[in-house]
Amino acid sequence: MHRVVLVRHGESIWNQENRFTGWTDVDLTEKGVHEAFKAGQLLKDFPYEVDIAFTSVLKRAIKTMNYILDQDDLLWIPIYKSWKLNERHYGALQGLNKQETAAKYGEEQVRLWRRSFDVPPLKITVDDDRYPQRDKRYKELTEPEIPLGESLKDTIARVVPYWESEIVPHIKAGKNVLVVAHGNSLRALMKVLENISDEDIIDLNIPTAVPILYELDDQLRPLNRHFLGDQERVQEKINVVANPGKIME
Ligand code: DG2
Repeated sequence: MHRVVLVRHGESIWNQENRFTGWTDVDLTEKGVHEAFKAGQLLKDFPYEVDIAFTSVLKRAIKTMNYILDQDDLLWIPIYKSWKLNERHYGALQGLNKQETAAKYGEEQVRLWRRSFDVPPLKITVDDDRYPQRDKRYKELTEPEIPLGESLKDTIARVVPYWESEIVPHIKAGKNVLVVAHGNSLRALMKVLENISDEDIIDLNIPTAVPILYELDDQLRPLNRHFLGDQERVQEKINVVANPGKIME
């Protein structure tokens, strides 16, 4: 049996402020740091040690991964970072408050932007400050790879090939893998892993810093998936992600 643990980063400053974040490199809040420590402790009780870890090039995920590994005295294990595990690029929505955006464009439009399979957000243009190639960590991206605003479908198109070529070989070699990423890059992965339909994916919300343990068969089909920790607390966190407007009330 193979094991993979997926973790969304702890609460970020823009999660707290209820703003679309995407590729904006915001830090964790104090609560987010605390959540990451707790995730590390949950993994400490996990009977199998993580052997190798993967994360994005965004500090909220990198720091969460480091806090988790530090709790488990595993900072020494191989760690790989890639932009392909970044959050979806939220295009011209990046920086906007989610509740104000719903007031301007309507709840349904915002729901489609956030959770639908193939509706992309409003796009940025190349002269926008948010254009990825202004940032040196994205200089290596080829023209077709540079996102201006990604749907979940677009996100799957970069996350899944990375999963298949860089992560799956380690799983097949018997390693226990940790992936620390983002709400939508993890939804992309989970959609494909669990074969979730384009319609049903709208209901999948990923809580911050809750380890999601998959046990997989030899074909890497999930035998089960389990959110670690107190299940009531996990559900509360899922509700916060599903209804971000509520944070502001
Ligand atoms: C959030 C997800 O990404 O937002 O980009 O705003 O996981 O990096 O905090 P994350 C963002 P929603 O799709 O849940 O609105």
